[in-house]
Amino acid sequence: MKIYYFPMACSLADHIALQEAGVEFESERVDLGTKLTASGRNFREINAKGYVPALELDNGEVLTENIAILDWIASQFPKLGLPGEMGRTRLIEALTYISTELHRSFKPMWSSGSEQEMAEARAAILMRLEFLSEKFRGDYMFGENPSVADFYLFVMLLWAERYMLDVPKQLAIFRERMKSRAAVRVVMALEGLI
Ligand SMILES: N[C@@H](CCC(=O)N[C@@H](CS)C(=O)NCC(=O)O)C(=O)O
Repeated sequence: MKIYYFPMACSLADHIALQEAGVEFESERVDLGTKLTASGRNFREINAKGYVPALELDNGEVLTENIAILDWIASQFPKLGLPGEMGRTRLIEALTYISTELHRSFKPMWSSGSEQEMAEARAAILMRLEFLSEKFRGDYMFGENPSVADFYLFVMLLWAERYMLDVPKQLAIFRERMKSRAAVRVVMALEGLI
């Protein structure tokens, strides 16, 4: 399978999840401006939506959307999901919050919003991070092991760092913990982030 990514974009979460799963996979960088992949393919032929992440499965099917891809990875590699009858539902609940509330809140930061829009975005991001920090159940969101939701949250915290947001202390510690994981270091090096 192959993950299509752009360095430090939300696709980093899926990229890390595959590395943490310990599965063999390929990765290919996409130029989001030209919509060309590193090997020169028109990315829109792979994902007509034109954005990352896209995960090409071994049977040729292409999965898009972070929530769907991360849910699929957790279903294939249960150590990256949550156990129990409500596990999958709780995981999707967390992924949806990160995607539709937190990820979306960053939009004014990269689309050069007005000063007021940026201030509102900063406040919304910090409120949502505060909410998540209060829900932590251990070193990771749901206990002592990371799930795919932690990888997505980690990317949001890297963005917060890039925009110099002063995140709750527990999340700053979590971000450093994530950065020190072997799989995370491998992927960050491959994406040219360290
Ligand atoms: N709804 C998509 C959004 C993905 C998304 O926002 N991708 C960004 C990078 S973080 C992107 O590729 N933007 C480039 C573009 O839209 O042209 C998802 O949740 O996967």
